[in-house]
Amino acid sequence: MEIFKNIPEIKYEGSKSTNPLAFKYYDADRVIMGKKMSEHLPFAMAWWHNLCATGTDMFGRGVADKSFGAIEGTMEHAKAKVDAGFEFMKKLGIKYFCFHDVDIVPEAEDINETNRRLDEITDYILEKMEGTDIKCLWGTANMFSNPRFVNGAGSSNSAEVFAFAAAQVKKALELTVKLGGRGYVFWGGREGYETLLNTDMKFEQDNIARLMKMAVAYGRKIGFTGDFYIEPKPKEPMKHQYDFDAATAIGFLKAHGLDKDFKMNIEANHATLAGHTFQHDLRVSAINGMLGSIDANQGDMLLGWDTDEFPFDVYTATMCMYEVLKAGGLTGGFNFDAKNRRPSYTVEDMFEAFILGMDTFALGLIKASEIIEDGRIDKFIENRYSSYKNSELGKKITSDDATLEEIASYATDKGVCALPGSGKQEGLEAIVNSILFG
Ligand code: XLS
Ligand code: CA
Ligand code: CA
Repeated sequence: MEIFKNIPEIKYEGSKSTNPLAFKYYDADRVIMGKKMSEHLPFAMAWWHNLCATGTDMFGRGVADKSFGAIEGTMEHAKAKVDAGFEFMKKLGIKYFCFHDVDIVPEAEDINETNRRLDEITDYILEKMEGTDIKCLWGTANMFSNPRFVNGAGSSNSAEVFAFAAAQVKKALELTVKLGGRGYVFWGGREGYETLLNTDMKFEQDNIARLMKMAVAYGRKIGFTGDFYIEPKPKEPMKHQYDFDAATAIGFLKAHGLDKDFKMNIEANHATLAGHTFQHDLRVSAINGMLGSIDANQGDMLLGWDTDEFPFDVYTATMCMYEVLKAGGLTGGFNFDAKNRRPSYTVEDMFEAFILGMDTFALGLIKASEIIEDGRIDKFIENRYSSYKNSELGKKITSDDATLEEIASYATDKGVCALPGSGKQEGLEAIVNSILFG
């Protein structure tokens, strides 16, 4: 049974098209830098926002109808969401989905009943996957909504809560393997603190690492060959969250010997909440060999919270794709962890939001490849550090066998230091503009 009756299959019509239900830039088969757009951009649908979120906020009830013809809170509804999700992905040409355990079934009081429902629904998802090329990008456990996680999951003060978190991770890993997922995400929902007056920070962080180590050992045992991801976020819901940003999360992974099994899942809105640009957190991950996957959304710089908007900002998407191309692509994908604004509550809005997001990233890919092929920016950066390559002094410093006395004597012999050369920011920004709009 067709659910989105008035929505056709979405096709590429080119930038001059005025059809709201067509791609203007995302042309799946177009080849950019030797690869098809669809290979550069493995897009994913986030089950929670697209199939579950109805637009509730702190001041009002839901406005979007996500019942898909079934009664909410039932297994029939869970199945209707699967039907809706697969029709939605097929119509847009999206090949991946991401899920939390409790997005795909209504959670029961007893975890054993929830697990039974999870087995049933994933059998149904597997059935739907057959004969399509739709796959799971990553799975995760929701360890933040249930009241038991009020003080965190791995970081909870309660050993019993830790055990329930472990049980959820175990099950979510099994489901991810069952659905052929490329990755498994830990977003530290409530892994943080409200006040240090009641918190043993070291103990909590050690326990989070314990949970992750157990997950790695179990995942490898049951045949999970993909990457584990940490998705950094600095705050919200907790005042302070332990995985503040990429640099903090990478430091944590290295300190606990987890860096071989984990990479980063970088969300744009979380990077900006941390006071960084999206590009910054992508670069930090990439230079550490840990750029795994991306939650493709954007925040509102005028608001201090996690708005999870569909990506619209082409500058940001371009700089994201510049990082991704330079890093040689992602082992993960681009998950639209984004929701329609509350007043955009129709079915057409759901599709138009994805078209916007996919077109924004397609434009970002096209423009990033043009920046790289143009070469002026990369050449400028190379020249900027050339004193380390072209001078005896520079070579000595980077040979790593110089002493402080030797290097200092260069300065004292010379007496006065020359200026280090212009940073040319405005000139470089003008190059970017001419590539974007020229
Ligand atoms: C919430 C996070 C969450 C993760 C998965 O802010 O973005 O949705 O992506 O748990
Ligand atoms: Ca978010
Ligand atoms: Ca996210």
